[in-house]
Amino acid sequence: MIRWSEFLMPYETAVEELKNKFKGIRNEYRKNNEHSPIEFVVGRVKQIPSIIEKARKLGLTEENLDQMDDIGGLRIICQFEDDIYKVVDMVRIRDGMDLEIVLEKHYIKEVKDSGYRSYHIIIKYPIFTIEGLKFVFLEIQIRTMAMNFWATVEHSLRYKYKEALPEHVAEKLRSTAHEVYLLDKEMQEIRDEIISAQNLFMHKSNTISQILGNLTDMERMGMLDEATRFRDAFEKINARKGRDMEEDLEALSLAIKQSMNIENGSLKEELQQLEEKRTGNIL
Ligand code: 0O2
Ligand code: 0O2
Repeated sequence: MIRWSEFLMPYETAVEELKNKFKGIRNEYRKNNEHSPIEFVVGRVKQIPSIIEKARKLGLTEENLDQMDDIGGLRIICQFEDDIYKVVDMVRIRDGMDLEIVLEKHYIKEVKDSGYRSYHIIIKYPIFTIEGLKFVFLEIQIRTMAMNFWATVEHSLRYKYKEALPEHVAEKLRSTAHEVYLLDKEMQEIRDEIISAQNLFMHKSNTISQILGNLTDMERMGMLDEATRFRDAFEKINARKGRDMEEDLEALSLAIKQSMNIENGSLKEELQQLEEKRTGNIL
């Protein structure tokens, strides 16, 4: 007769340990004020009746019950689909270190008949018990919040119904799964657009500060006419909006650099000499 609390103890420890490891990563991102690919982590050890039911289905006995690969389970929830693959990489990087990857199931590429989407990784995880080192199989499910919403509701409906779902209900669920897929896709697109707008903004700010810095240097070097001409051009471009404005800023920045280099050789050297003269380092 199986002693359940003894049998399940290493799974509880393993789930708790791994949960904390991934929560640690999430907290690190948050401390750095960066977007965390991990939104939240939950974990569970399968209920005993579910283990018995699944063991029966798989033909497992007490002796080889530890071959069941999802007695311990970790669920990592992400905001965006892209994040899922970042988390997958986080798990892969640990392969051979504190865990061993046994199997990956890409249910996002190969959607299950039900409409279920998630990325599963089965791992072998070492646990140090009072009896020594033990290995347990764990299932890590990685999914977006939208995928999680669908899977949670579908799971509870399926569980409530007990029997096989009528085909028209199953079809409705598949169709809602598709809506969830579209929602994820749209959210990902919005995020990509925001990131590219942010990058563009950063790039534009850098170009502007480079132009203004170079114009100041030009004035310090006595190239007053050119500096005034370039400053007028800059103000005209800067008053405009739109994509071609960025291109013109780039062109202006390049023209300023070229003008400084052609007329004055190495700008750095000139500035250094001026600086040294000013501070009296050159007699
Ligand atoms: P925070 O700052 O709230 O995110 P525990 O051992 O108590 O830390 P346990 O026992 O697994 O964790 O608790 P639980 O209730 O399963 O939830 C684990 C974490 O996931 C908790 O966050 C929950 O707030 C978070 N969580 C659960 N469901 C959701 C959800 O639908 N949305 C979001 N955003 N978070 C959820 P923490 O780790 O306590 O910290
Ligand atoms: P729980 O703990 O109640 O979530 P099998 O479990 O027999 O279907 P296998 O190969 O053992 O097949 O596992 P699979 O299909 O790779 O994934 C197992 C787990 O993924 C399930 O655990 C679910 O959590 C989740 N899952 C898989 N398919 C679906 C689905 O169609 N809908 C939902 N909501 N979840 C799914 P369990 O065993 O259901 O247990």
